[in-house]
Amino acid sequence: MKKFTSVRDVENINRLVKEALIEKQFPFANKELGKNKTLGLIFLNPSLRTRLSTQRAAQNLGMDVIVMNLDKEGWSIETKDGVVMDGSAAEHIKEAAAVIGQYCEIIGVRSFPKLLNRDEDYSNEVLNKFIQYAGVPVVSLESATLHPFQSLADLITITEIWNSKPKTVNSKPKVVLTWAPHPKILPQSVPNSFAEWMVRADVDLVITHPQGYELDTRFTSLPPTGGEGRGGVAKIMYNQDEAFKGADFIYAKNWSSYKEYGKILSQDKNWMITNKKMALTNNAKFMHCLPVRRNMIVADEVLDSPASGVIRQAGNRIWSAQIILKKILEQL
Ligand code: SN0
Repeated sequence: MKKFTSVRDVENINRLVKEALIEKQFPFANKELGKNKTLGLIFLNPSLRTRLSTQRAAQNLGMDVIVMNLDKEGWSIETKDGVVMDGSAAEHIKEAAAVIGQYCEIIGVRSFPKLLNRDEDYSNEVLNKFIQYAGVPVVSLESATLHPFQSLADLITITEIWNSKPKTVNSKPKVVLTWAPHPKILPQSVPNSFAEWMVRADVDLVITHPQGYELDTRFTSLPPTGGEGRGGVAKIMYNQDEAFKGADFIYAKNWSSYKEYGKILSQDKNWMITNKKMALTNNAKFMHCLPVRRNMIVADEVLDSPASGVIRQAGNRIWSAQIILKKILEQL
């Protein structure tokens, strides 16, 4: 593996999940693999889980880690080509990425969207320029459009929980991705990413949200040629209660509108996840990538109940990062 920015960089997701669960069982089995190798984690936005879990994963593999909050600690960066740099930006991304590549064998980059211009955000300029100029493998720590380490951890969590349940042969879990209200304008990265993994996984995916919150269909369905796995197309439902019926997993997340780009179209509190909503499901586990706004996205009663899987989900971020770093290290 030379980069990890999307499910499209993965050959076989079911095998990847199995391999990640082996890392979880034997965390230190490859302690020599990363010896004398350095992972550089570059953040242009805040982080708790991504930073610490990726650091921990690298340490389990014997790597050294250096971390920089580039937005706060570095020179301000120019990303556009051919500009006269007579403004506030002191350093061009071409040099910055190439220089970091001199110090690290693998680089992780976090760069959120600005949510002002859809084409600009969806071109993922910062991540792609790092890939272009770093000269070493790059992994996404959440880009403007996707959050692959999160989605892999989500699939690991769903697989673990589903496999521990008694079930009929060939049954698939019903996974519901639900929009929920939030006071701020948030990216579509987590739901886009979750959808593009789930349509390739052995699950039935339903996405429920108010009108106007439709995600980019490039992520919610497989390309017509298919062939990448089972699954296929997410079912979109505008009635949350209907969508929740029979669900095995409720994955809540807020996102801003993709169609009316970066706009908040609803703050309807009726979309918050409560015990009453969870009672419509098939005893579903509640999932969220965190950080989560209590009593906006989800009521305390759900988050503090045994139905919540969010801590396990966050714990699985280590194995998601560890299996990917391992695959990249093996090919250095
Ligand atoms: C980010 C997002 O993509 O929605 C990161 C999630 C892993 N979340 C936020 O920015 C939440 C900010 C807030 O104020 O609640």
